[in-house]
Amino acid sequence: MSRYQNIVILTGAGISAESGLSTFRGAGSLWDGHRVQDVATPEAFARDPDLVHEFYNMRRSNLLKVKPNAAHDALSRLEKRHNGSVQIITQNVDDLHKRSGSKNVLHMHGEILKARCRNCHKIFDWKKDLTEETTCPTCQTTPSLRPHIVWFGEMPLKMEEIEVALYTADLFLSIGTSGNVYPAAGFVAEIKNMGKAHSVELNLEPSEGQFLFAEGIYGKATKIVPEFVETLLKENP
Ligand code: BJW
Repeated sequence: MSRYQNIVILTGAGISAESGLSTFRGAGSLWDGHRVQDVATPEAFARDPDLVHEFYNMRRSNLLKVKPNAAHDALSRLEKRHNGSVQIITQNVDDLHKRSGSKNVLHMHGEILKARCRNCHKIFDWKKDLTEETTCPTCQTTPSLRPHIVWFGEMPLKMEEIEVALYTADLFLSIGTSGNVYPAAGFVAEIKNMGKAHSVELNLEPSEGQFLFAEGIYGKATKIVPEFVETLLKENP
């Protein structure tokens, strides 16, 4: 019997940093130069849709130029080789887990390569720029499409599936997230309160909630995640 059966992994911007995607907080980050309330709230979009579209158009086109890194690849290897379940819950809106081969991925903050119609609510795969002149392919309304992203004050996606995954976890990993944004930042406390799972933080530096984790491993994701996965696979044949 494997030591761990159900592995749940929360990922954040830090796992994609070495692929060339900026993180959200700190110097040189995505919001360095933008006030968050100018771009990442529904109110900001209502006030200045062109500015918000421009911000996401830039990030969508950047994403199409980058590739998954060794940390994404290690998690996809873990899913293939682990004799049990591996569920990734990602706060990231990029598609790098999927491109690296992971199949069980829940995007709780949405996906930047999708657009959603504010009128008919249909969701589309979307790789081009969005503007207020873009017409919904289904209901033909203009303006109607917005990035399929969860902004502050909006309900994160897939919460029921996430709660089930957290409940059944016996190993919880948190990779590359600063632990600033809820509800994701509260998952480790839920895990601790349930008392059924071992928890490990893998990050460049200790996060806000580091004291809630049973173990912490600090360094660059492309180094510490593959090392951790190899050890896990050896100990859980
Ligand atoms: C590396 C590395 C390398 C770097 N290797 N590591 C409770 C208390 C207080 C407030 C709230 C609360 N509950 C809700 C709120 C309000 C709000 C919130 O959390 N506000 C905070 C500011 C306090 N939350 C919400 O509004 C959420 N909705 C909500 O709660 O609905 C109600 C609800 C009720 C009940 C149940 C469920 C829900 C919605 C949040 C939406 C967040 N959206 C964003 C923007 C998306 C759009 C976009 O992409 O532009 O999502 S915010 C932004 O932060 C983005 C990220 O997914 C998210 C998390 O950031 P992340 O991933 O942690 O990135 P960073 O940059 O912060 O950290 C990177 C880390 O990596 C750092 O630690 C580095 O050290 C590390 N690193 N290089 C390894 N090479």
